[in-house]
Amino acid sequence: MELNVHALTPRFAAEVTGVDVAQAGGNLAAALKQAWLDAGGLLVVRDQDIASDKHVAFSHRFGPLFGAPGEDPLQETVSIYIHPDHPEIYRVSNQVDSQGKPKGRKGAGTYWHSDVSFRERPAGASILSAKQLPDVGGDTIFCDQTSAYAALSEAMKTLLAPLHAVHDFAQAARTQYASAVVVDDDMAGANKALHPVVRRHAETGAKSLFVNPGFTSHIEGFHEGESAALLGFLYAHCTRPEFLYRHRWSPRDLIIWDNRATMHYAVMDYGDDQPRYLERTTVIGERPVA
Ligand SMILES: O=C(O)CCC(=O)C(=O)O
Repeated sequence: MELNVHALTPRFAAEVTGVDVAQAGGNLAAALKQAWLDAGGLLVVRDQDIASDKHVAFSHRFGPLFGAPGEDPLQETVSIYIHPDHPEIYRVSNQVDSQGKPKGRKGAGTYWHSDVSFRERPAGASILSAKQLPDVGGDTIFCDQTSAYAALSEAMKTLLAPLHAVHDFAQAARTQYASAVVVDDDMAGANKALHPVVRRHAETGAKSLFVNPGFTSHIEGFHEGESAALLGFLYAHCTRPEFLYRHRWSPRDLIIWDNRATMHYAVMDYGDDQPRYLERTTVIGERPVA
């Protein structure tokens, strides 16, 4: 099936217009998935006024979903932000309801991260639907971990090849979340996994850096200072402007990003007088391999 695809960066982001994801049968879903893989990590699908149940149905085309009946839930710390009628949907919002309950996670992802990287099977695709946006601000920045890896010297690639890093939700829980009870649970290692520092994409075969400041606590086998220095270099390298795409949201944008090959950062530069509400589904990816 022919899609109307335009590149947004030379390497890893593209946009599609003229489709209705809510009506996606097998052919359209397969074409969108291929366009997403061809884009290299990020596909913006414009003008999708999509109901939550259709969003979930479409997302299932990309694999099993965190929160779906019989599948792994997201980490307990974020359970209060899950959609009451759709356990597969994680809500991002800076608003509270009339009882003072959050309508979603405020300040979600305001640090570089790859979704759920602290699980044995971290996220593959995340699919985020914009419902309400500030007049200006609230952009999301994405980073291309495949191009960043490719740009490293052969000597650095050789150094990184055998390395593994610990990803630990307690890293973010300590600084980003307020719930002491669940942080205790996270501290006990409920959300902790060891992954290769460089992973090979299960579908494209491309190699990408797979460490992120949000959840990666350290590189295994290194002294603390050595690990911090190496991770610090990698983070400075992969967030160089040539590896970034900054998405300025338009109403009804739906973004599909690949957590196996990108990191992202939500910019919280708007006030609470500017409601921002988005719904996200998260595909359970495969166990990362080098
Ligand atoms: O609000 C956003 O733009 C992104 C939030 C985020 O980081 C996430 O859903 O993982």
